[in-house]
Amino acid sequence: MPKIEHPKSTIPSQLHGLHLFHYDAAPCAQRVRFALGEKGLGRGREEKFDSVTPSAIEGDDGKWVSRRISLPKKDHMTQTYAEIHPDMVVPALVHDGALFLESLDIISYLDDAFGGPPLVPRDATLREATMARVEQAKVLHRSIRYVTFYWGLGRLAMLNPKERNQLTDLANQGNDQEQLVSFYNQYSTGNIPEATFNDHLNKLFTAFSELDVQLNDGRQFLMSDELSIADPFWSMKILRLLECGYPVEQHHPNLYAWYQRIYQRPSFQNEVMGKNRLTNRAFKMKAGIEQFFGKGLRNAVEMIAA
Ligand SMILES: N[C@@H](CCC(=O)N[C@@H](CS)C(=O)NCC(=O)O)C(=O)O
Repeated sequence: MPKIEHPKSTIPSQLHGLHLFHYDAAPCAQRVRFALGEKGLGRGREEKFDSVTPSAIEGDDGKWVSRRISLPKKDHMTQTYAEIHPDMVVPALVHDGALFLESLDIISYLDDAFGGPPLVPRDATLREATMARVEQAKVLHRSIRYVTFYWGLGRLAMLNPKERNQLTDLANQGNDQEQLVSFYNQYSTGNIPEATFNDHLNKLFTAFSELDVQLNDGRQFLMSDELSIADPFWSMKILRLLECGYPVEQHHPNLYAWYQRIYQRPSFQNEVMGKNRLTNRAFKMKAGIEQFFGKGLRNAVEMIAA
């Protein structure tokens, strides 16, 4: 399993049980929390992300300890977190001192380490098709970032020059695999052309339309009648885009019906929505106001669909 050997930070090796470094409203962390919920592991104690006091390092029986990384407060762009996750993104999971990065690797690890119905199908053909869908979702993650920033977060997500310098310095210590430096430099200076954002939205629209056709055969979940790892990867995209005002039901009705099935699961309600409800409402309110003025993501999707 892709455990991170010898992380720079001394924090992970001190932690017992399960500790998740995450942010409530981040889709990449939400899919891991969904998987934890499906494995019967609920949210436990909250600890400061860098706390290593004797009580903070303890596990929480049958639950995961929440170590919240506030993205708006830029906790992820600190030296302390960059030593845990050199790409400065969430999530990161620690299990009994072993550090795991990348939501796909984390969910695969949880699937092997804990019981319950498998999320990665055992059947080879189905597994291959499932992992291809997950890879597609991973690539499109970049498009979700562009769409969220442009139509959801707007100026709030821009970094000032001091923050950009700090980010560059920290990124130079790692690989910047998520290309945060170039993204934030361009985004914060208004240097990304509108066509680029529309292009990312187009890619998502095309992928959703394809999935909508696939779901026409009446299957319960994305790959078959069984829940799989593909479901959290794609449903968190729908959650985020609904928050930004994307008219999913109108343009992808099968996908919307599938999303409702996922949304109603206890793991979604408790682990994904849980403390995300306030942010969810704020996003939706902003989208509603924009829609009233004929602007925003809904309008952009209608133009693509026309
Ligand atoms: N490939 C990574 C992507 C992680 C990622 O991009 N996380 C986002 C949240 S969904 C993040 O932390 N972004 C920080 C930022 O945008 O500043 C994974 O799936 O774990």
